[in-house]
Amino acid sequence: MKSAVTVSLVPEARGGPFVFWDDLAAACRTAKALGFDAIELFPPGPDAVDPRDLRELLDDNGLSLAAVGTGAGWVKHKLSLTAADGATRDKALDFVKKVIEFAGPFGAPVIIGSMQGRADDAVPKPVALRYLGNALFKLDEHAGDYDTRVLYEPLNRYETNLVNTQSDGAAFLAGLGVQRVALLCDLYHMNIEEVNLADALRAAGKYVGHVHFADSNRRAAGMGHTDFTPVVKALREIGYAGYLSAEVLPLPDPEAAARQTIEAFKEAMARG
Ligand code: LER
Ligand code: MN
Repeated sequence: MKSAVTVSLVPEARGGPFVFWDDLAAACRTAKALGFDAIELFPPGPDAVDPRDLRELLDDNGLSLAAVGTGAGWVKHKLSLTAADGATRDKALDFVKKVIEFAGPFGAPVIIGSMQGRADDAVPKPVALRYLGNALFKLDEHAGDYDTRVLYEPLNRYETNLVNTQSDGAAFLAGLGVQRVALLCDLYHMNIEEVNLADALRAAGKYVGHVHFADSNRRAAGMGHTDFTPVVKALREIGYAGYLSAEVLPLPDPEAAARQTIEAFKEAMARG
């Protein structure tokens, strides 16, 4: 398994669970100095970062791009793949497609988290799930064209009412028959929704495509009460070789959260 740390370039997401903020070059330098394998990027949109600049920063620091988030589509533009209005859904799909085009050449998958939206009176749950399924089906094909993958993230009940657990997520993807969409298992959301983290990961099995490495309170691993040893054991059991990516609050400050994360990552790898 490999380590990654999040970098947000989205001012509207301030206060959110990202370690580094605003300065991509500085984030890459610190990530390298601390020994991370990769960064995970949350850009304001598909055109916000020049791919040549990003390539140079990654190469100069020996880093990979673990994944690219699309949450700015929601926090900045109020787009959602399950919006009541068809034109808004189309714009949301187009936004994610463009992020796929940006991320593909870096071999990075694209995250669908808050862009999944939620059901409400105007869009009852079965309709929202149909909209979301249709979108994931189209994004699966687009990801194929750009030789990358899509990561669908079940969120806790306070952020969506569509899919909250990994087993519901795996069943949802299985029903769609998609080839390039996997689950993003965020240990913070899982701490709220799952009976047992390790069992949930084992049950999700081959659908596990990415992991957000966060403690119970969404602080860096080791700053809450999650036991990461059984989590890593379960991931090994299912043959997971992807990233443990720190999507955590930058507390007490970004560098300390990053340093705590890499130490916890090494310890979990040694024990799990
Ligand atoms: C995104 O990765 C996530 O975990 C969500 O909680 C963001 O709203
Ligand atoms: Mn997450």
